[in-house]
Amino acid sequence: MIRQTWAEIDLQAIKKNIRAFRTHLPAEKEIMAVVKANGYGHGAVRVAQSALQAGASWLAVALLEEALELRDAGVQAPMLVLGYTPPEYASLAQEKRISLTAVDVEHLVELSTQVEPQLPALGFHFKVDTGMSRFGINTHGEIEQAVHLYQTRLRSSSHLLWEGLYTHLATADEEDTTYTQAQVLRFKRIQVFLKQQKVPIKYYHAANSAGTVREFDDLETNMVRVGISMYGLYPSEHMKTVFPFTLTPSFSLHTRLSQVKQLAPSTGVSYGKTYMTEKPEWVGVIPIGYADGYSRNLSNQAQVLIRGQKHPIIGRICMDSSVVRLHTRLPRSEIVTLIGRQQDQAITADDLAHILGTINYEIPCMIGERVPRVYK
Ligand code: PMH
Repeated sequence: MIRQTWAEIDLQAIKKNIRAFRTHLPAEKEIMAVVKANGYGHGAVRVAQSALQAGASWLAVALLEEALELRDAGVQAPMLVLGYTPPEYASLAQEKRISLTAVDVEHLVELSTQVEPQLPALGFHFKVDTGMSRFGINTHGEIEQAVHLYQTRLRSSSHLLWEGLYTHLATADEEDTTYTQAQVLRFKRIQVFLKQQKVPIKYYHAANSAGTVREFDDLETNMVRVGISMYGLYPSEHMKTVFPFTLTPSFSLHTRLSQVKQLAPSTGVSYGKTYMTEKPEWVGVIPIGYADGYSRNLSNQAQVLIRGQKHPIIGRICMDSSVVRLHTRLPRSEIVTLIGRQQDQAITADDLAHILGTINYEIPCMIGERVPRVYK
């Protein structure tokens, strides 16, 4: 590795988090590990392998391309594409044994016309929108249409397999559970209707990380979709107080001092001289910038760890480099931690998310492809 900036991914932490979910959940509930967006920026293939080893049995991605990447890397587990897949790719999904989401009845009909009879059946999970207002059908009439389609065409066809029914919860991480309970109730009514209509569906799933560890009346599902907390992050501040087990973060970000020098008093630092030295000050240049996803909005606000102590980023973050104020002269190549722990100090994804006015989910996703992922 020539580059002196890297993200370290702790695969043991990912396994530990999955095992904690496994222990917490009843044995009949399967875990679908959500590895979309390159495993929330951690690296989809290695995360998927670790999650499967630790007890997950399914994988979820957003795009068919992401599923293909996993298959190409030799990952054999069942996989679901959560997003919309254009129907013309149905046979590619069949060939690779990748299950697709049917986002509405029209989509399901189109998928049914595109499947290849010679190939194994295309598994699909029908999505119902119970209040997230994203993918899925949101009227009972559409559910009836889907059942009608199943009874008249799909049941007798061996080309499409109705494998799952699912929904997504919009506020499972909030203290007030009223909206979630209403979503759960809507989902439950559809489940009951499908069972009455004798549609044999293997998987019912609704919970994300937050939903998985909370008790909702009537939520009778046999799979959970765990994303953020597999990576060791809490879905919200509130969830930190209700999580039944401790999570271990798996993402850390490091670089090394590229240059160290002393600046004279009243010297400007970086573009726009938004930081001016007051006295002679030691500074270090670090080779990470906004092109790496280290947002320019962290300028003059973020801190980094060197030798177990916090040091401020001063001046504007540039495309490829940034400047840190040092307490003293330090050698070139000294390790600098931008996210993670050193001794008893930590800078968390939550800290950076707080500065940026966003959520921790966005932080590892933001760190670009130019930053190599190193697995521990
Ligand atoms: N299921 C679906 C359909 C999702 O979109 C997500 C996360 C998850 C499960 C996992 O949720 P968790 O990470 O909270 O456990 N999706 C997104 C999203 O679209 N934006 O942020 C997270």
